[in-house]
Amino acid sequence: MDTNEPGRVSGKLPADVPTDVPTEVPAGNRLHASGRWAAAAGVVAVAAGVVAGELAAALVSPALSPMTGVGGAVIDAVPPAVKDWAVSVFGTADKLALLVGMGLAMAGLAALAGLLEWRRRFAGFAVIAVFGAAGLAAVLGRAQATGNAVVLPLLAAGIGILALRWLMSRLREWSTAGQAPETQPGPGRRRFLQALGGSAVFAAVGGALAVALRGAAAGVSEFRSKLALPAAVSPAPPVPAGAGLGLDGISPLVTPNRDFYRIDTALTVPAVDPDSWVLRVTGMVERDIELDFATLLSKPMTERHVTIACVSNEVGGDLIGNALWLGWPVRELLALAGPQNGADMVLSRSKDGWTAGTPLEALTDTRDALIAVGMNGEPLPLEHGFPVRLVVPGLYGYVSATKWLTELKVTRFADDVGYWTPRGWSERGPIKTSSRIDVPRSGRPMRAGTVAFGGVAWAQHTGIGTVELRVNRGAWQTAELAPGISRDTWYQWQLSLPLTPGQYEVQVRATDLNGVPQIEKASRVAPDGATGFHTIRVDVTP
Ligand SMILES: Nc1nc2c(c(=O)[nH]1)N[C@H]1C(S)=C(S)[C@@H](COP(=O)(O)O)O[C@H]1N2
Ligand SMILES: [Mo]
Repeated sequence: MDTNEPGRVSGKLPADVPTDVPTEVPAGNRLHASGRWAAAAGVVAVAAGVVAGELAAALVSPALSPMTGVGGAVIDAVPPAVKDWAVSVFGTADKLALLVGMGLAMAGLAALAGLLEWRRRFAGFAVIAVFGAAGLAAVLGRAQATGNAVVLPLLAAGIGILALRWLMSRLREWSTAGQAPETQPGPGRRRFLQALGGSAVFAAVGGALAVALRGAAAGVSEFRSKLALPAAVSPAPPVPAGAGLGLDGISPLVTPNRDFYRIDTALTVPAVDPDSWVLRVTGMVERDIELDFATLLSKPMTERHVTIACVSNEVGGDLIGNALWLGWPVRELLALAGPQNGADMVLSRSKDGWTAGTPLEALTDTRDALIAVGMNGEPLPLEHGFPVRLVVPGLYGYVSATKWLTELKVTRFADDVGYWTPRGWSERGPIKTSSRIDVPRSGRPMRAGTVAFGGVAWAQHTGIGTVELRVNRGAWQTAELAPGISRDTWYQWQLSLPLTPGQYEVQVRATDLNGVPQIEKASRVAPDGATGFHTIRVDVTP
């Protein structure tokens, strides 16, 4: 280090200054002091990492953060006797006690990480990496684990290591400048304390923000996990035998909640408390209605498999999924309200103000448009609209599938618009008939012989009649079509083709039960959904 630069006057002392220099503290003391600062750096660095992980969780993983994952794992691992003891000692503050205990244990380990890193480079990083691995293991072991949740402990550990690296380099600059910590107020000292203080402020402010953002979500998550849904008065028709072809790599007939695509404009997932939730029916109706959650749950429920899709789904894309939805038919609620003549649209509104404009007809005809509370046998996941959302067979999500639903305004297309319409998307959004090749994956080399092709096709509310494949733009060949669960769901299909070595382009085409084939001309997703044939390349090797 150049100790002659301006402002470094007090840094001129080499590290091994003679002990008779009066401003120098004894070596033992010096180590002691810098060790304390290193431990503080460890605590602040780990806190910054944890806070980064919790903040990211508030944005992308409301149901599971690294800390709630670790806390849950600790609760599961603790023997029942200890749990009873904790409840008897701390009462309803048992969770708080657990958090405080976890915080103290982590602070101790973090201080150790700082000390170790000070003594030996990378030793402290290793401790933080072990933290991250433990967090990852805890999160992976939770039922709510998702791809997003799994990344968070790694993010937290990464930020923790970077912060510690930064603080350690400042501490080393201070120390090698020869100013023993706690002696002279040189620039090295100031730079270190600024870094430490800045990181601590980030951790404190970010931590408060994370608690505020996550606190509400945690309460709602808790409510959700205890909620028992009513049984359906009108259960879903049984899944026909053979609807699932069992082909390796094909989309599952029913998409598990954790794999279900998520699309919305919500930066943080709205935390809607079912106890204070009400659904208002307003606008062009004979009677305004207010429905609370308990009343909704007491209504005769219908359960249906429905495949919903996003208008932004590219041909061959994965913004589509099939789930078993439980809810009260919208038409029954609207019948109670009594839509007035001239109304042709329902503007549904979510807790966060997002809106969708749905043709009144689609909510009152015989299709089972649902005020949904359940998804695949569970309460709606927070990301998918807990406690209540709309599900309308046959319409893209942006004009129908309002999550965190709070209002149904009966109105007219002439008077109101949904969120996406003024932003370049069509007023109406019926789902376009389409099909997808799931296996083999495009570009994956295959061995010559019989190649099994398979995938899904959908024409919601009409149903799929045939699925065909063609190779290198040759003749269309009819695939085996499994029965759909219903016309509102996707259907699986498969076809085995003998292929000799070479390169092939394979395309799929679906035709609906009215005999209308999917549109061949490729078009982009805006303004009302992509068209064209899903096309894959297959390399067959000898
Ligand atoms: N409140 C709210 N609901 C919403 C949206 C939104 O941005 N906000 N997006 C819609 C869109 S565009 C789609 S495709 C579906 C997606 O539902 P999912 O995330 O449960 O798959 O939700 C719809 N409901
Ligand atoms: Mo969408």
